[in-house]
Amino acid sequence: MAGKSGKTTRKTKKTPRVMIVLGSKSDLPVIEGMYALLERFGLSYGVEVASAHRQPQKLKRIITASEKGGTEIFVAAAGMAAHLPGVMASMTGKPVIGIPVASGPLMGIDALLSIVQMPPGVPVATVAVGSAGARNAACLAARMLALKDAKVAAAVEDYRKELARGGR
Ligand code: RP5
Repeated sequence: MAGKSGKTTRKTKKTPRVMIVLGSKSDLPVIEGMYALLERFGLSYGVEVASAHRQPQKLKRIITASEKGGTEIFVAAAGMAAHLPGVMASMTGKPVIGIPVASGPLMGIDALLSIVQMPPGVPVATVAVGSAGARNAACLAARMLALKDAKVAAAVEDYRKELARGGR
């Protein structure tokens, strides 16, 4: 699991409610803004790096272990061809939120189109490119879990009120 420093040093003992998977360590800065939000919403999270292209077996192991442990939402951040979120959605029936990363010469247009254009039956909830999308992935995960968790729902409403007061 990655801490705020972006180093993959902390390991969580309990399987997190939200599992974030990155296509590469180079994607870590993009998701930094998620940590404070997920903590504010009271959601446990884990961060793993597993490329769909370079490490498909590792990715499968992460999905299997996370599902077994009770992870409820998966988030995937990837750039360039960005098959990671779609491949994850093929491996789990849990919701997958995809964050396009602007890591290649096409500045994220490639990742955005790749992630958003899933075939029918295998959905990926695609958010905006980059760190704004990452923050919305945290908010969307919280809104999904708020449907059955009153504490999370209260935290989401508290955040919405802060935004209405001019917060960001
Ligand atoms: C994607 O290719 C990753 O998600 C990353 O955004 C991009 C470049 O990966 P690296 O070459 O930096 O590992 O799979």
